[in-house]
Amino acid sequence: MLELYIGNKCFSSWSLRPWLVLKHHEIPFTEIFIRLRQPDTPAQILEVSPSGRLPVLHHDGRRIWDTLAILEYLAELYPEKKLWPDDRTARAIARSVSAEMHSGFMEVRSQWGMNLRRRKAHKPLSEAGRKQAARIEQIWRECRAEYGAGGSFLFGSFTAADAMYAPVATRFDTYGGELAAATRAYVDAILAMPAMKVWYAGAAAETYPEPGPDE
Ligand SMILES: N[C@@H](CCC(=O)N[C@@H](CS)C(=O)NCC(=O)O)C(=O)O
Repeated sequence: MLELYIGNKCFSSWSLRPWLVLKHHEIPFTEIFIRLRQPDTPAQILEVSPSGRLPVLHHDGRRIWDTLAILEYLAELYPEKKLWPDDRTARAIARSVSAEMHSGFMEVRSQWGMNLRRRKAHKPLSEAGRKQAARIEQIWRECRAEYGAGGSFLFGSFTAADAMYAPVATRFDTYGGELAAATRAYVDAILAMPAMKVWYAGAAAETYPEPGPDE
């Protein structure tokens, strides 16, 4: 049985990624919640995750931590779910843009923190943040144009690359104001996923004060 340890749905953007893959593909798993930003949070996470970070996946006596590693593990466990595109070139690009997300876009991530209860309103980014947001939009536009014909996601059908960008889509929705048509279309495709609606409902049901509504 798969056990996925996650943080608060309202703002734990890393937790969302593997959770979305499991939920979207209806892969049975148990979800175990650890509340972030509490005095005992680091100790609680360290009991289950060697890195002291969430998410972490437990399976068959193994602990798999760090989002991309979890997605790769799921791709190996469930090849029929096609978490990466079949075509080698598309797959290489999907991995490249996923890695770029995993290791980058710090300004966008810090200035537009995922907060699913924040009122939607345009929040201008710094110049560095604007460049990063433009690069994200370029990735979405180019993947959709080159590989997206078979569906509404970056490589047509939903892949790990979409999971990597799903929290970013919520950030564009929350903070981006009026979006370019192509950006809006991709953000809407992510937000329309039934699994995303389940995640949002979970976030809305969280009664904790963190994060603040304007944080
Ligand atoms: N590189 C890690 C980053 C994970 C991460 O930063 N997780 C945050 C929650 S979203 C965390 O565990 N924070 C620990 C804490 O708040 O004590 C990944 O890809 O999974």
